[in-house]
Amino acid sequence: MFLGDTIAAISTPLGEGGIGIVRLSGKDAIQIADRLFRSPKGKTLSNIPSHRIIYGFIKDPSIGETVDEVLVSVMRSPNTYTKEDIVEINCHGGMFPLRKALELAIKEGARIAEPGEFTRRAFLNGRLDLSEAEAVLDLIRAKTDESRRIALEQLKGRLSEKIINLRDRLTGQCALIEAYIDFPEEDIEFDSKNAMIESIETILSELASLLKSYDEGRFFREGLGVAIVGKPNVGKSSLLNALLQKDRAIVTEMPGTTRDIIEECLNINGLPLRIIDTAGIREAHDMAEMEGVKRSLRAIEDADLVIVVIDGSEPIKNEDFEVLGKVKDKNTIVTINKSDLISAELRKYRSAEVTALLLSYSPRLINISATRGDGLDKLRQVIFDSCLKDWKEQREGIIVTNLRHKIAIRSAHDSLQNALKAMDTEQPVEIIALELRDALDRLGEIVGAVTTDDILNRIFSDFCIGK
Ligand SMILES: Nc1nc2c(ncn2[C@@H]2O[C@H](COP(=O)(O)OP(=O)(O)OP(=O)(O)O)[C@@H](O)[C@H]2O)c(=O)[nH]1
Ligand SMILES: [Mg+2]
Repeated sequence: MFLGDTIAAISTPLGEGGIGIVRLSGKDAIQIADRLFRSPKGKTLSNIPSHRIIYGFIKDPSIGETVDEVLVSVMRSPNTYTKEDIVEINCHGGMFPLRKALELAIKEGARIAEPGEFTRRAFLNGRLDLSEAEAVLDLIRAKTDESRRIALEQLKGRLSEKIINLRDRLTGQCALIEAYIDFPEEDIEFDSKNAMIESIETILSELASLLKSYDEGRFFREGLGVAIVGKPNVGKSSLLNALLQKDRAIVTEMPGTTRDIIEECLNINGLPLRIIDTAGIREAHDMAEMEGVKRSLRAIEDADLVIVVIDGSEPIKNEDFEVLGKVKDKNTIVTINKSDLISAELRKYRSAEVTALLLSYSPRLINISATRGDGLDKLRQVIFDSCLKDWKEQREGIIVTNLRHKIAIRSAHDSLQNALKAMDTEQPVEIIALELRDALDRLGEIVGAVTTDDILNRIFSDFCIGK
């Protein structure tokens, strides 16, 4: 990439809208825009103060034809998104005015921006560090208010601050250990060795809590995968419909109605859910059902949380226990459905023994009625709590949501553990220093203190053009 040139792109989504914006960034942005812009009062962009917006027209300079009526904002370096001069041409929001304005900017010397290049320049020019630049994309893609909040925290530098702080402390330890490399005749004193171990252990536990926050953060970003499973006819599809509050899946009184999995999105207290209704699990009667059951089992495997539905209006069957057996390693909620039909007589089938048995599969047992809506508020709360028990406390802390960051933190964590092991087994100080340096580099990758073109290309190619 060549930072000396001026880039341009349509920065608003394709399609029709009230306005659309062509954005230019680079040292010639203002001159290029000036060659296309005509103000009725004869003003030029080069002469207006920074961060002002000015009314006029975009004209094709070669033939003098007016292309669009526009408002143009001029933002001069360094107080801009990229730290370069930026011009934003607010056109009418149709593809033709926008394309034409972009085409003219290119003709006058700008280059079409690559995906994410404005943000990449913001990073290369030091306005954002790497994790902050990534947060821009998270913010654009946020699916719920909670994911927006987490992305904004990261954009404001909360994660960076933490990583920089950890790196500072690690650098201190590196300097100490490297001093011993320089003076090999000195042995590490007992006290300073203990202090070093203590300091590394503290850093390790802070890294571990960042790693833990990843799972919870991931739920907010990608959605929590929830599979509704059970034997046929227990009311799985009815439960899906009730949670979605729409008639999404076919419900009939015939067992074996749902053949394929049905996936829908739902939001509980800001937590996005990908909720999946599955075919009833039983000895299949035909090929299609067999495939359906296979898919149900796969959905169980992939799910972060499984809701097992049992028909409470009849005695619990072996088939129910077979389903429960298949989810025993999963995070599970057991729902006893059709509570509206549970008469005093039926209730006695569910003896204390059966309840205890069900509780041995999951501590979360809820009576619901999918058709009447009973127990659904409680179910929603239990879904939320079962994955985010400590969420309220965690909110105060920093949340890692990005897989790249998680991998880097995990490697730093591993290196520090190796360093401690090396200290414990009296290995040469060079080995310890190497591990500490490695941890330092891995953490540096998160904020971009240590980076390669390859990492940057991978990150910014995910962005849209114009951002
Ligand atoms: N009374 C009552 N009936 C219910 C309730 N939930 C479901 N049903 C009825 O139970 C029958 C089966 O419901 P479905 O939602 O199709 O059950 P399913 O588990 O998806 O069935 P398959 O797709 O065949 O595995 C339908 O007749 C529903 O109306 C409930 O809470 N109360
Ligand atoms: Mg169904």
